[in-house]
Amino acid sequence: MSLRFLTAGESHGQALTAILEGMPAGLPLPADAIDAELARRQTGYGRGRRMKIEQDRVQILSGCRFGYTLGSPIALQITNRDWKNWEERMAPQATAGTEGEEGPPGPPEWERVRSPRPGHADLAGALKYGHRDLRNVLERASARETAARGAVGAIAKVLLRRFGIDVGGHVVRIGDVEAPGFRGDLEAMRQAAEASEVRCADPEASVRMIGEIERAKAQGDTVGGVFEIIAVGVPPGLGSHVHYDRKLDGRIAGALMSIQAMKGVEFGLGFEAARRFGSEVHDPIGYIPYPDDWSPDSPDRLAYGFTHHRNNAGGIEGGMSNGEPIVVRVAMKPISTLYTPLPSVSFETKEELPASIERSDYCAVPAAVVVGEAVVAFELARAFLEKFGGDSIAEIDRNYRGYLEQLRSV
Ligand code: EPS
Repeated sequence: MSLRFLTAGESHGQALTAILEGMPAGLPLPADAIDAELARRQTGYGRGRRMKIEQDRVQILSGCRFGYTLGSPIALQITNRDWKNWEERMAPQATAGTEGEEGPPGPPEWERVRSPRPGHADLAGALKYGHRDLRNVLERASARETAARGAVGAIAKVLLRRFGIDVGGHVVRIGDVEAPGFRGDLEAMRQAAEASEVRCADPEASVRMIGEIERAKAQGDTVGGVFEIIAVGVPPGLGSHVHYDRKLDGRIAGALMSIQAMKGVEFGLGFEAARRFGSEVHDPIGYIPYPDDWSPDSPDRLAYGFTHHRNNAGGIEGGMSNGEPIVVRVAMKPISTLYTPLPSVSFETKEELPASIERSDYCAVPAAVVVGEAVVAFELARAFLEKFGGDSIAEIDRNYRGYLEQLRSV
């Protein structure tokens, strides 16, 4: 059974929900582990007033008993505290003044969002679904939905950690300010990044990044950036070369591109590889002999066998993990709600109108790191379960240990 999930929920609706299916039985799943990730996602310099209203907490509605997964679908709910301010405008059922209109339902004239924001889903979504009120699009297009994906990803992280796989991330660019990429020590990087208001592991660059966000804010503008996600402890052989939709890099890239506002993904050397000769790009292969006392239970069980002298590939070759850390960078565009709006056109009258202004963030790259970690963790967990899958953790454990023994015997 493949791991899969659905989310539902509007940004100012009652709650966000997710159903995660395919998790094995017997995984200890404390709600705290999910809440910790939800709290991380709410942080970061550049967020707007909404994050002062919300204090995201998960309710695990099904799929767990006494803190352990049952193997049944896990239903999650995150309440929107802001809902109490939107109950009337976001009522799921008809209320006075919204009944009896022709065409797709919408709120009274005076409450419609009319002027599509350049860069947002507003215009294309309204044209596609036949909405007259752009709110009918923006509520679901909102990155609020990433709270649900963060919760699902947090569960994936718990599973991966059980098998020694750790996923982390940090910001490497805000606007024009750059910081160094991953240097080999994920825990050190994580500690430095989590101590930074912009989730950047370089303190000096962090200060300049905050300056960049301030500059955007002062101009009623927004700013984007680049973040990097790293996964260590990944065994070789997740994903497959045999078919397009089993390639691990394709799946991870697709998942990352599906996060609101993401515009590009690169693995390892990425676009730079296109500029260099093959000898400077591909990673020479070596071999580290296994010690006699090697065991599939030892913490350094993956430290032996075939290795690469560098990691320009970003840990994936031929659509499969190759045993090196997976390193992937993602470009996020500036958020499309501008307090100094760009020109737009009324969806109703077609006259020129500044783009509408919805309360929003100035920069959400630090928060996007957490979402990036979540979707990468989900894709890795999915690939891991496809390879070692069983219905219980004990069964997967046996399968995984058997594979590690197989790698040693090559
Ligand atoms: C968002 C707009 C803002 C952000 C929101 C994403 O919300 P609001 O319009 O309520 O101020 O805060 O992000 C979240 C609510 C969140 O949880 O990340 C948008 O338009 O995408």
